[in-house]
Amino acid sequence: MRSGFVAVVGRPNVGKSTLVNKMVGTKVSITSSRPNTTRHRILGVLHQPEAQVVFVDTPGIHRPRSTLGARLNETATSALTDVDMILVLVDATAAVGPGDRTVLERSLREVQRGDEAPHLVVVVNKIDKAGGDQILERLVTVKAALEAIVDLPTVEYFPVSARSGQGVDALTAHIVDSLDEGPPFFPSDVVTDTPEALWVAELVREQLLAKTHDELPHSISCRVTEWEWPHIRCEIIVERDSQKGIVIGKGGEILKAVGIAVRETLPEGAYLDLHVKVEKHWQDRDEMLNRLGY
Ligand SMILES: Nc1nc2c(ncn2[C@@H]2O[C@H](COP(=O)(O)OP(=O)(O)OP(=O)(O)O)[C@@H](O)[C@H]2O)c(=O)[nH]1
Ligand SMILES: [Mg+2]
Repeated sequence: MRSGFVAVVGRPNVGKSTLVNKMVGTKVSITSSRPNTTRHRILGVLHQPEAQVVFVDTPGIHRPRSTLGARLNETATSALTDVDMILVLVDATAAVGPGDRTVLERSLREVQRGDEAPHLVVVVNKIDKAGGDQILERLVTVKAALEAIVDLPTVEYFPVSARSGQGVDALTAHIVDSLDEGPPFFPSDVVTDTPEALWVAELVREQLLAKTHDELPHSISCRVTEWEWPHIRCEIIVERDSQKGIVIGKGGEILKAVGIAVRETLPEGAYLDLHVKVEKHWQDRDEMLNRLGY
């Protein structure tokens, strides 16, 4: 039996959560086209007959504009410690930029630690949307960026599409092959350790991200405040009064559509009660961030 922890890091929106979901084979982390979708350390467990891989999905590392942003970065970088492998994702459809270099540098700091240093794997994602020359350019740039810092003989490079699955099996096989012998960390029926209430709040936020626009995604936070099956009460927190109306929608249409979509993914009979609440500047208030679990 082989087992180990694999941290998945990268800039916001490069497809970390999509890739983790694909590799685990179950949706364990919400995704969206908006940056900073993931706000927690999310575990996803891949079970194979002879191996168990615990993937650690992380918030995108970025230049923070709020206390929340700083906390997300802290969550992501702290996930790099005590893992057996670090997957650094870059986006094949965008040039390798300063944001990617920061992620590479932070990952390298862990890789250079010595004895128990994790393996480093660079994953170029979204190859379904990029030309061969673009993919090659990203690979060459990342390799040069790494070599400018340190000469590492053991970095591996994988071009994949987390969305279509292209290249993902080869990546998974490489991860499994690189792990040491060890016992499983989780029972065979466990794919994540996210508490049910947090998961429902995440599903609500995912639907809101898909159905609202502009600056709103950053301003939204969700939390379940009551759970007495089948009755679930979920609070949607926004920053300004004007945002409340947007979330509710004309005649309540957005909230209604969100409720319907989330209920579809829950066991039969769930009753989901959604409430919108304004908490001014919650992203910069420590006590609010603590209460919201960031
Ligand atoms: N075309 C294409 N789109 C992808 C692929 N992987 C992810 N995406 C899209 O990229 C967007 C971001 O995906 P996420 O998985 O949420 O990205 P993330 O890196 O987890 O983002 P944060 O949590 O915000 O840091 C979504 O719209 C995905 O559908 C891919 O392989 N190909
Ligand atoms: Mg994510």
